[in-house]
Amino acid sequence: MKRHPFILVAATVVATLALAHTMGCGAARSARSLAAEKVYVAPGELDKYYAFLSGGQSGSVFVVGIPSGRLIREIPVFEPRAAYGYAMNDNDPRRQELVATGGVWGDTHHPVLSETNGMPDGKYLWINDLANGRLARIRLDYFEADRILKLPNMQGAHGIAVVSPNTKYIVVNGEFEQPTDGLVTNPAPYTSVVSFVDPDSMQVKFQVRINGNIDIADTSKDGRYSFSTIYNLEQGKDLGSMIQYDRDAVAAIDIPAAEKAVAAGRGEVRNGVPIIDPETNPGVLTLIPVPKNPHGINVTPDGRYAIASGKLSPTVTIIDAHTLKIVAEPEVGLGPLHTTFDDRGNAFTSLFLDSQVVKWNIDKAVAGKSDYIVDRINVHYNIGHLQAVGGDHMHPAGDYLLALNKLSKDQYIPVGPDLPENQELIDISGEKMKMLSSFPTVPEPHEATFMAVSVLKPLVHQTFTPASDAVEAGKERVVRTGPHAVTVDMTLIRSAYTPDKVEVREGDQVTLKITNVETIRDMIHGFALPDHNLNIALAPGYTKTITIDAGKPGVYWYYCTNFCSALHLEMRGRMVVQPKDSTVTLPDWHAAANVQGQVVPGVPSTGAKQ
Ligand code: RUQ
Ligand code: CUA
Ligand code: CA
Repeated sequence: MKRHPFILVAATVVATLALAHTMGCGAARSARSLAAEKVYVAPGELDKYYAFLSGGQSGSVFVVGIPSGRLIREIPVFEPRAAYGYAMNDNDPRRQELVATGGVWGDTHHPVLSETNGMPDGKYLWINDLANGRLARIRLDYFEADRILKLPNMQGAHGIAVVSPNTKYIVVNGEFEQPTDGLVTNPAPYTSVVSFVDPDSMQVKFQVRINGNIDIADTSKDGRYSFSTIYNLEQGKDLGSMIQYDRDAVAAIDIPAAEKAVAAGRGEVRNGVPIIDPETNPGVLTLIPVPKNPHGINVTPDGRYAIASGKLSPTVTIIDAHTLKIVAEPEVGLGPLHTTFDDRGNAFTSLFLDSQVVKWNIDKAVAGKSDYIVDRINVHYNIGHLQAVGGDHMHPAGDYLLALNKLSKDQYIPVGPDLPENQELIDISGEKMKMLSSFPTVPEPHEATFMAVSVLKPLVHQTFTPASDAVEAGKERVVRTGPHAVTVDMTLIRSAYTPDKVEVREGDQVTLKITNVETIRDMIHGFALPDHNLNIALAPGYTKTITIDAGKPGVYWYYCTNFCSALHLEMRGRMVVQPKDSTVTLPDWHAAANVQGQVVPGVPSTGAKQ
């Protein structure tokens, strides 16, 4: 049979197309599997880094494993949390501070790590609460906030930075201007302050007055300058007037000069803090004009340059961090917000409007060469911050970069009108950037900072060291301390509460002081009391105290909320509330007379090892 030539041609075309299709598919698949391999961390294996992410309106800090993107932990900071952290504890000064200074919620933006020799030492992490002007310190040996500070004389704690290289201060920018005299009856011009907080005492040592909405902060690597962007040099009170000038400024505070002025008593003390006015203390403040409504400021790892991002200008401004002179102003794209760095002299700037990360070479840009742009990669979408591993410290790793995007648009199916926010992990180890993975987060992703897991691991404690008010095993008791007051000293250990019965009367105020006396890592017990709005969880060594109203007459079973052993469900006890007019006599209770909590022999715990 003779074939029609047309059929032959058609068959060849189809075959070629099929081959091309297969090849294309194969290439795509291998790029996919390469990316997957880069982010895959097998169960039981450790991530290389922990990223500390600000939890935005959650008021917390998120710890995410990199490269896997696994959520390792949330560290509650400006919010109560029952499962861990310091919620439900009347005696806790952190909780008291939160309640007294704006509430048990916050808006966290910028996590910064304590440094030794310009590198994270794993001691502390600080995070701001923009809304209520607070700064929290997290101890990384416990992964728990240990101090909350309300910053006086300022509103809107926004940019924060550690003074390198050895954490002399934490710099906190007060973004929202206030009347200079602190009064509203006869308001003086509005202004604000940059606070310098002592890392150990968490006290504000001094403040420097600055005009014009101070935004993001970073410091020179030698400890000399603190840099802040100012986006409202106009000192406008409405949007239109805030975008009048072509140039706003970067404020460089000479830290030793400010210290000298403070030591000479030249600060005006308000609320116990000396405020240095740069107008009467020349040399403390230098304003460097940069285009228009700048946002991020980032110092290069080698300390040579401070780079301000234009936001409303498509440029970044490269400032010599020693002479404070502008050395270059290269164009990078639309809506530059923040910059980070690799270990090979490249900068990466987030472009909010272009939805891109742009990689550019610093030396080439400074030298005025035209080929300073190295690469661009699309991100999804509207990126705010970005951070490369170690890009905020002296020795960047040059391997991964995290893009913290404000919008995800088409990346996920809707979960209601509000779509998830998106984070993307980018491989920056080669000349070209490669998108590896994306993982959503809660609103709103702000800044990230990284620590190597190998550095962090040995620094973290196994259990809490019992505080001075801890209840000791054998010293549990129920004591009537007044006509309407009862104190309960309680201990928890697998799989019992001691005491397992508390008798009180309607109208009593019951103060519960509870200690988890376990010495085994990860052996958490809870104490939830129905109908009393009470849910406490305690890690080994932890003590919490809370006073509650006894409530209506009845029997209330307190129970353990954390599955701790095979007898976890049996780990409970009763609070018996007698009616007001009941004639039952309630005996004081002492530990020796009752069941002692103990580890039940032969009953394995939830896999915890001694
Ligand atoms: S800000 S998206 Cu609070 Cu860090 Cu720049
Ligand atoms: Cu203790 Cu469950
Ligand atoms: Ca402006």
